[in-house]
Amino acid sequence: MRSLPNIIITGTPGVGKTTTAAQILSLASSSSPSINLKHLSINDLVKTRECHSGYDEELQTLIVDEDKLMDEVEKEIEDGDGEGGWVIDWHSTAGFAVRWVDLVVVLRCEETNVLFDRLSARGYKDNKVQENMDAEIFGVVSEEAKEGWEEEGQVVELKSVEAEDIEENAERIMQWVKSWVKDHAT
Ligand code: DAT
Repeated sequence: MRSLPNIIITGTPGVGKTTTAAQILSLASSSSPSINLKHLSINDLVKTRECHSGYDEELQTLIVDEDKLMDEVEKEIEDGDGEGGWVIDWHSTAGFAVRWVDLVVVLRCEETNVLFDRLSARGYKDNKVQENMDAEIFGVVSEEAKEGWEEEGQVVELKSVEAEDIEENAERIMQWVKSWVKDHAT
């Protein structure tokens, strides 16, 4: 049984997953006593462990080998020290075992002009910007998460439009972590 919860921060590219994860980690390390949360960037894992089968030029993205990726994720979160405390950052929850994760946070940026600017600033091609904006409008990531984690309260959607949202969301997630620890104290 892990002593810290595992959390997925998910959502359409550009909603603020990486920024929010970094803020959560910063709050965790500066809290007293500090809380040993660890960032698991699935983007990095895909690249460093080569969990892909090449590059899709049209969509400007690596073609992810989901089976291989999930084997690597499992190694990290189950075969490690088993203590939990992973803050996982990925644009999808597909393939993740429900038992690996205690909380799924879906960040939302339904202000399409804001998301448009963030994705364009990354140099994404028009079709990739459009595809991601459509996914955000239709709530694709959110629907997928709700299908996987049906227990009440395991999936939360948080607005990530303004800079203050990052602070507020990170604070809220930290509060949730602290109460999870309290509830699971032996
Ligand atoms: P993701 O990891 O979901 O792809 P990110 O954290 O890399 O997104 O953020 C993309 C860019 O948008 C980055 O320059 C930070 C900015 N950003 C994200 N969420 C924001 C928010 N709520 N307020 C202001 N800027 C935000």
